[in-house]
Amino acid sequence: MKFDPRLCVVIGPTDTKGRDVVAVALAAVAGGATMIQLRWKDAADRDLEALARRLIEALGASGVPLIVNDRAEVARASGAAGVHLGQADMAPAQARAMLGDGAIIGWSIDRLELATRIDDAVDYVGIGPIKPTATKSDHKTPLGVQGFGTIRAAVRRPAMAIGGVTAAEASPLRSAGADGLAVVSAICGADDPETAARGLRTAFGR
Ligand code: TZP
Ligand code: MG
Repeated sequence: MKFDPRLCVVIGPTDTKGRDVVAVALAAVAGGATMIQLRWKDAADRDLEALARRLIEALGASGVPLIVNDRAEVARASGAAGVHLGQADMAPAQARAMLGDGAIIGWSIDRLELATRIDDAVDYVGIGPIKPTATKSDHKTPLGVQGFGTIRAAVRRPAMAIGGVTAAEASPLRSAGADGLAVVSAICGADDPETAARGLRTAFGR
C-alpha cells in the first residue's frame, strides 16, 4: 500500500495530557501529519481495538492511514492499514502473512547490524532514538543525527527518524537522509498539536 512517511504521529492515551486521542490525532492531521501510529502498551486487546476503530473512522476522509503498534492481531481485527513492529514483536514476515499484501508494515531498528537484516515484508523503518527521550523508558543509547545517517545509508527503504525529535532536528535529519519524522511528545504533548505538526513539517521542508 502507498503511504506518505513525512510525519508520523505516534499516539496513545498516556501521551495526550488527558485530551482525547482522536481529537489530538485529527488536530495533528490538520497540521500536516501523514500517518498515525496507535501505541498503547498496557491496553487490553479489546480496548486497543476499540480505539483503533474510532481513529480509523475519524481519519477516514483524510486518507491518513492508521498503523497499530506491536499487535498485528489488533491491526487485523480493527481494519487498520498496518502494524509497526519492534525487535521484541512478531517477525515482519509473519505480520505480512496475517495482514496481506496491502498492509503497511513498519520495523524499528536501533543499530547498524539490523539494517542488513531487513525482511522483504518491511515497507519502512523507524530508526532511533535520535536523542534521549522520557517517552520510551527502555530505549538504547541515542544515535544522534550522525548515527541516524549512518544506519539510514545502509537501508533501502523509506526511513523515519524517531526519539526525542523536535523541529530543531528536522532539517539536519532530512539532510541525513530521513524520509520523515516520527514523534510522540513534540505533537501529543504540545498545547496546540495542530501548530506543532505544522511547525515540524515546515522545519522538515517537505
Ligand atoms: N521508539 C523509539 S524512541 C520512541 C519510540 C516509540 C519514543 C519517541 O517519543 P518522543 O516523545 O517523540 O521522544
Ligand atoms: Mg513494539
